[in-house]
Amino acid sequence: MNVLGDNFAIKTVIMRGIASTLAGDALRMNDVEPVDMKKAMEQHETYYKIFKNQLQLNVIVLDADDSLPDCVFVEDPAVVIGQIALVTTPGHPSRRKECDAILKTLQSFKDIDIKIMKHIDPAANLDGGDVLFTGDEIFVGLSKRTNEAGIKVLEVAFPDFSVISISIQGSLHLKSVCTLGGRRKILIGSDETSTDVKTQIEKKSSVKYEFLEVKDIPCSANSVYLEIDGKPTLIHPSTTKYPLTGQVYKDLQNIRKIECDLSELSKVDGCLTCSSLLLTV
Ligand code: CIR
Repeated sequence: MNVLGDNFAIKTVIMRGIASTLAGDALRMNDVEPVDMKKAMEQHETYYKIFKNQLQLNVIVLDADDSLPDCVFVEDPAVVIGQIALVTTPGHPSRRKECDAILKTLQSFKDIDIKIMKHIDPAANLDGGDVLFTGDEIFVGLSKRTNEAGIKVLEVAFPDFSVISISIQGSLHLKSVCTLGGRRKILIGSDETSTDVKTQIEKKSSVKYEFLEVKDIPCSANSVYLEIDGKPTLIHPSTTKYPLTGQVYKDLQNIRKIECDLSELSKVDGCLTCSSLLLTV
């Protein structure tokens, strides 16, 4: 049974400002292009306005903390599915303090049952960017940031869904290479890492997914899928800037589509899903 829809309709979005230290100190896999902070802020503001004005959701924006250069990436410190939130222990130590503000915010929702990973197993690590909930099941990347103990805690925290571990090597997170593009549709990259992920999903899942293969940029398969008042909606990368990727998005039917470009944050490995935490409350 796929549970997306009414019970899992998104109502609230948690975001966080960009730390002024991001350009100099954020973690990054390669150090090629400098981040233009002004442009990053403008793009982040556009992302905010999509949720707030276009989608009319309740958006909570937490203050940035300059001692936490990666704090804008609120997807990693928590996994929220329905009424259950798991506050994670992110895999990189420099990101662990980001959890404090997220925990405090989640605690302001009385309907959310909060579990705290470090209290369950101090050796467990998990980044929310490794967790892909499809409505049917939960895929979780076994990655540089997420370990076996973290996956065990995820299983215990969300007993209503099967948790399927996908080993990922060439990318930061599972969702760096694949995200949901609709019900039972998975957007996926076309490089070696993505192909390996696809093979694992096909082998391990009990659900049949349609795979939509995208090419040409890092994070091209990373889009935000949400259902609001029964309306499927996809916030996806620019179709004009990235034509190969763009055609796949253009061809998607029966879904509201909104383009968003977070190219500056992508220089420090942040994709579209990373800067928001979606809640059904
Ligand atoms: C990091 O390496 O932790 C950040 N610079 C990027 C985190 C991106 N988050 C995500 O994919 N969920």
